[in-house]
Amino acid sequence: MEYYAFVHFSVNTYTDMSWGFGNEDPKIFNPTQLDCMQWARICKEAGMKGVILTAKHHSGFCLWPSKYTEYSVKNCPWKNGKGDIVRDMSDACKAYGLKFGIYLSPWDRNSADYGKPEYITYFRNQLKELLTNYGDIFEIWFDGANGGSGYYGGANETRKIDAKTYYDWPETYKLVRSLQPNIVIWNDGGDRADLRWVGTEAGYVGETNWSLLNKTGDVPENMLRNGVETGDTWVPGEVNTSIRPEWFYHPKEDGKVKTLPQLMDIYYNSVGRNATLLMNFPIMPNGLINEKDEKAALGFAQAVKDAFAINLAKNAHAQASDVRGKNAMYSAEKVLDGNKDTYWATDDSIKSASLTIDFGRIVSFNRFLVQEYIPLGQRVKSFTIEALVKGEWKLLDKQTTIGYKRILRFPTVATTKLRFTITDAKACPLISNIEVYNAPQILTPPLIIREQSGKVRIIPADPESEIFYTLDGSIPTINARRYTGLVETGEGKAEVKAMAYNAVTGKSSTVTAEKFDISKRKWKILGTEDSNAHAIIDGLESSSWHQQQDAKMPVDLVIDLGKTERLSGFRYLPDQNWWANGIVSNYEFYISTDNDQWQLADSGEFSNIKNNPLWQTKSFKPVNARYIKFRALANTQNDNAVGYAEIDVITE
Ligand code: FUL
Repeated sequence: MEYYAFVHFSVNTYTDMSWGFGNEDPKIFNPTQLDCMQWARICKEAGMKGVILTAKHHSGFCLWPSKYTEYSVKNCPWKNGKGDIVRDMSDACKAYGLKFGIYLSPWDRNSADYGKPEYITYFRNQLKELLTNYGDIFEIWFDGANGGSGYYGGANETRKIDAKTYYDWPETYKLVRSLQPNIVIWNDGGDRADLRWVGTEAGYVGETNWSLLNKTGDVPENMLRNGVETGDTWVPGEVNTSIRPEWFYHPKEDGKVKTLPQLMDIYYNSVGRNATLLMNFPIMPNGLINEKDEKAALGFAQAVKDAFAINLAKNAHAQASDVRGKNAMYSAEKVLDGNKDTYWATDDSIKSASLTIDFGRIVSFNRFLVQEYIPLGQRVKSFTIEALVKGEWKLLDKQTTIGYKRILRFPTVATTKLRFTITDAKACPLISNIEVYNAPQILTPPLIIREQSGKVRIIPADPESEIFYTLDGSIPTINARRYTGLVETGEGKAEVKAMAYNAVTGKSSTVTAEKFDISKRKWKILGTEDSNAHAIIDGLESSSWHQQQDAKMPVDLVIDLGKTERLSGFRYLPDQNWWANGIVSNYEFYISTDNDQWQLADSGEFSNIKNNPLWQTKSFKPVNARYIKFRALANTQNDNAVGYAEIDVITE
């Protein structure tokens, strides 16, 4: 299926938490605009083949009216307790031709029985409901997070279970398979199931990726990432990741939806590495997918379409080095016939062989796609690809496994012939398909930063694209200055506009426009010996500095601007990491001409900085100053931590 969706929605959507505790009042669950058709439409338009819904997450709250608990949609205001989101989703999937899957958390922080044998009966009863009443279920997800603190029917305690034995997975699997014979089971704890976790939620699997594991024994992280070459059980990897940093919806992540270049990397590092991609949409409290997530998913789908639009190998000819490859049944041409059931095979004893694709003309390409005939197993251990350039074979890439699908990216090459060589295999290799593409560069607008030196750095999303920029406020065209390295912009204010451009297609990105205030060339952070404090003025939003751990509110940061300036405001950017602490919520801002006599220029709060930790801008009556003091009075978590990604001033 290659690509399908995850949907995370539960009571903790309403408390802005990553996990519910199990004590959330069902009355908070009120998705007034809930529309599973919207979810399904987006998934379909995004090119996904199915949707897995969190029917029950760790909170224990059920999105369907389970007979076995009161902790469900039955007792929420939405549809007066008459709703059933599992039903709505199953119907929406049918309407859009999507497969439907279910996430049922084994850990249940609401159930009073959790940890006791009774809970297993409860869990299986719920499985029966879900796997009987909602049509075909293509996948069931048994999350590995298991046991710990919870509400547990009011006990409010910590309960530990042994994930290996507690759920008696072999019996549970039997039940699942008897109710849904075609289902695939995902399980990262307990017994080996049909799909494996890849050891990270960041959106990639190892370059070497065997679809095998051993039936028994522990699976350390490297095995999750790479599979096991000699494994005895078929357990392919599924790359699960979210379109935003977290799984559930948090308004503070509205500005953190994954960008197109990030999503494309995820595609090549999952689908392009013999894994499936399970991409999550968090549902908002109103019951809809946020439009930013929709836009990102649809842009991603379009970019994948554009990358794989024209298969340049389609009308080419293939020739194999080995004898069987010349035999009609297993001929080299089978890799180009567009039929996944035919394949090129070498003689049984041959484990290395090459296949040359003759394009019959010069073609330019930068992607190579290859597939093994996996009904007969995953065999290839290593391979190379080369292009004939000026009469010599030039190595384009050297890799290990292939599996169901492998896609390689490399700088564009122009050639008449491509050579694919299998250098080692577990048994005679069987290759069912080869495709070659010239993917357009991703023309994402570039990032513009001004370093402390005052010089401007412009960073394209795709290193192969050119950048054109202006310093006079005009819109850059290809007649503007071409970026070749740091741009000197002096000490004063600067306005930079830049766009990325692809000379081959003549396409350009949208324009990034940045206005910078005075340069920070002469700035010094006073009162600390820590050279890392430089992060506050390095122009990089991704770097940050935190005050000493023993600091107590109020906490001051003093900066010497190097000369007297006419200030009319300042800007503060908190640490941009997801788990960042020290986000200042209340402040005072002082100025001085001599670092001795201080005058209060402004004070107040950064409203909503907790949910939206972006740049905060404050203005005040213009005043002359050489020194500034940013005083933190409180942070969003009411402790003494204080951090900064950047501090900037506004001059008149
Ligand atoms: C994790 C869970 O704990 C997260 O909340 C989320 O459901 C993710 C898909 O799996 O283990």
